[in-house]
Amino acid sequence: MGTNPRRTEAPALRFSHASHLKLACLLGVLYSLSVIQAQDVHSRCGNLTPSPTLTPFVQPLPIPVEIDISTGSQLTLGAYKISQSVHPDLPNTTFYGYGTSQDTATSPGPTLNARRNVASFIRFENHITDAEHILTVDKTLHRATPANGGVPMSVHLHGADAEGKFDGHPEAWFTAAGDKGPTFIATNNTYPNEQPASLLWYHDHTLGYTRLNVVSGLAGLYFIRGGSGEPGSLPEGRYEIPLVIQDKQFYPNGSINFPDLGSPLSPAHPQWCPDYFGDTILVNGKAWPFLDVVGAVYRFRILNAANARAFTLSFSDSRLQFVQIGTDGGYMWAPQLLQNLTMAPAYRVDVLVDFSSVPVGTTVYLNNTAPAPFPDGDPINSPPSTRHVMKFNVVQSIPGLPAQSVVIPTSIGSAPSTAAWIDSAVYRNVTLDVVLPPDLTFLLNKNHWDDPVTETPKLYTTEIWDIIHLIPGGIHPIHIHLINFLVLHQQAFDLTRFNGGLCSLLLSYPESLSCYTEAPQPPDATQVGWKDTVVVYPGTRLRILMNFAPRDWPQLHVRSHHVPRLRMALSQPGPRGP
Ligand SMILES: [Cu+2]
Repeated sequence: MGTNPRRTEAPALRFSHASHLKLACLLGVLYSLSVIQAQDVHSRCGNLTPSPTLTPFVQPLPIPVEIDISTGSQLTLGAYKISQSVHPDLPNTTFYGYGTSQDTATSPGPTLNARRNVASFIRFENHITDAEHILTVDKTLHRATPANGGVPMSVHLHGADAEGKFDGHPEAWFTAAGDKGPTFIATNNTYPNEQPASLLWYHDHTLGYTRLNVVSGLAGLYFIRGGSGEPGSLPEGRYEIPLVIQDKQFYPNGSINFPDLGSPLSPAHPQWCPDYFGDTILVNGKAWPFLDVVGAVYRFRILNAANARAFTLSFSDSRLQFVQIGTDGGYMWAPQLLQNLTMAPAYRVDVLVDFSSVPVGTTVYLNNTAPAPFPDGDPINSPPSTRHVMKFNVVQSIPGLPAQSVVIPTSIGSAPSTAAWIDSAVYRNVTLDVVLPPDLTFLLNKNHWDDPVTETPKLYTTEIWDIIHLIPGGIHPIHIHLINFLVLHQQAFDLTRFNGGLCSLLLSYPESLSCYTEAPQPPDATQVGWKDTVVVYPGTRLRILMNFAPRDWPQLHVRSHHVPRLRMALSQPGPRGP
């Protein structure tokens, strides 16, 4: 048996409670009983013990430390084991966090501010010396297997247009003891930052460990700022607020409650939980924080860093709305006004909110109405505590906060002209399939993650991919590395008839033997703009368009934070065409 710190900490916690009785004899009995019970304490996927009751909105929103990497000098960023408070009524939580030293490491990690067209150079180091991960590792999964044990890490800068060798490949992991995965090349990564101004995020991406390392805290924000595409007169400084939203669950001793018993859907993997949903909502590492704001326009740069939970954000006061001005890939040429803002995992949104729409003294809650899993949901995953995210107090003034002059843009740049791209595009189909129990493995075009490369897009070409979701149940956020894409349309089909062989996806709607149940529909509000991650609904074909630029070496995978073995690798693009 591996040593699981949770099982050794649980008796200590009970000991602490019992000590109030000050009865040494009874204490001894309780302690020995609790040891016996603790060995039976397990946390089952989909049925976690609720976190201790924590009073929401009692602590101010922290802003992660910012590090300026806009000058091109090298930054060394390490992963460390840290202790951090999520809530004043909960003992400190053990996380893994990124930082420039043991003392400064945090979860989320520091926010890195890069400048467009100025390359950044980041050296990643692994200072996590634990022999065993703080969370239970399912050793039946396809995963990193360092010879000397420990906690492997591989850092992916999600959304970056960089060389493939700096992409944080799942098998490019390394440990504090010096073990390295088969595709490891270097710990010194270069990011050109030549792409449009946007919000990226860095997070762990190790094979079989991503879901564990991210929920343990290994994630942070990365801004690319500046360049010709930036509109002027947007909120900045203390009016521009990053929000990293995650759900987690906690034991009374403060440790992260992550399942050590898996899902009945995948008995071959007794400790793997395909979807982790926590009952506690963290923003920038704190449970349900609050933020004082003045009656002005604020800019929120929001990341959904949850493993599996989608968030549909809205304000408790309908006078407040979101003006979404940006997506994963940067600014939107057509900002959209939204009452509800749905974000799948890994989504980034850039929104403006005008708090002058409500009087000073107003209290506003940022709520979440998304079912989990999205969109059908099981109520067990959405207790009332998951319905609140944070609170805003609209106040008269904040000391030291300068006035600002803001223009809410109605357009930013111009829409890309896609007609010529579409005319010359190469088409591919990508199906999402699943191997049913006991294995529950997700497949792309019936291929396993580690099967040979099947798709070889060429440099300087445009491709249109039809992503066809054949798995009943929830959405799949699809993320493509190293490139941004546009959703052209989506089209629902009858999955039951398709699986029964009663219709064809090759026939157009409304032909009688076509599986499609509607004409192609324009992308919805969650799918517009330049994207690197997009939701695909079950029984839907999603059509995306992308241009392969010189630096791209793409790998398509369904976000492996909770999927252990799924990727369709694309080969390194061939030489430039005629
Ligand atoms: Cu990515």
